[in-house]
Amino acid sequence: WCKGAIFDLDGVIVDTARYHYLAWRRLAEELGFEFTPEHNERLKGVSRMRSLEILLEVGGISVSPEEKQQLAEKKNHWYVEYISALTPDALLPGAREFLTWLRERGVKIALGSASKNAPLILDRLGITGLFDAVVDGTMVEKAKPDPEVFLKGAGLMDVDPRECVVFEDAVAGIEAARRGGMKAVGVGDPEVLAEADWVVRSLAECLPTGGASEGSS
Ligand code: B16
Ligand code: MG
Repeated sequence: WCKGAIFDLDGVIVDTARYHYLAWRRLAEELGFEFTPEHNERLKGVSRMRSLEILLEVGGISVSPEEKQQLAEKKNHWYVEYISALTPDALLPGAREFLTWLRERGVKIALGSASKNAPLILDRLGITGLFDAVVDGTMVEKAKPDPEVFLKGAGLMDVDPRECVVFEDAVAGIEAARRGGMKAVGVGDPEVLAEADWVVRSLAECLPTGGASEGSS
């Protein structure tokens, strides 16, 4: 049904949002204000610098470009510390099984993530070998909803974008897929991801068993 599948990372394959949150909250604490899980929702799928700008907006703080750079580095240092402890147990339900199922059927697989830490995360999860191509935050200039990250993924897999399906948990990612001429499967809340062609709660639902063997990863 498709020749290439492109996966977002955070929110689709692994829930790294909570580690981003821990690191951002620690930074906010240091700056003297509270950063709540609700605030954190605004950072999903958003680049590191844009996330910091949102956080500073929440705290009502303005800093010089140099300080911004330092704060972003500090947050990333903590974040990398947290994700270095990730194990394959952190994979979301059905992720490994669905990727394997696609590979067995000859479908090419790419990652299309805004995260500059994506290769490290794939490595910690033990799934690097399941990908034919990895496009991360260091390889793109324009953030989602721009389709650049997914078009690059399609290019590296050598598959026509019209024969690709994107799996995404963020509204901006669904828009990026559609702008790139690809089909989009939303992973998450159907009301939030209404623009997607289909919506599933997790990748386990994409398996023929519908996730009956879920949790047996
Ligand atoms: P990093 P995705 C995104 O991952 C996260 O959802 C977002 O919260 C984060 O700020 C962004 O990656 C950049 O991450 O600081 O590691 O470069 O959903 O695009 O896989
Ligand atoms: Mg995501």
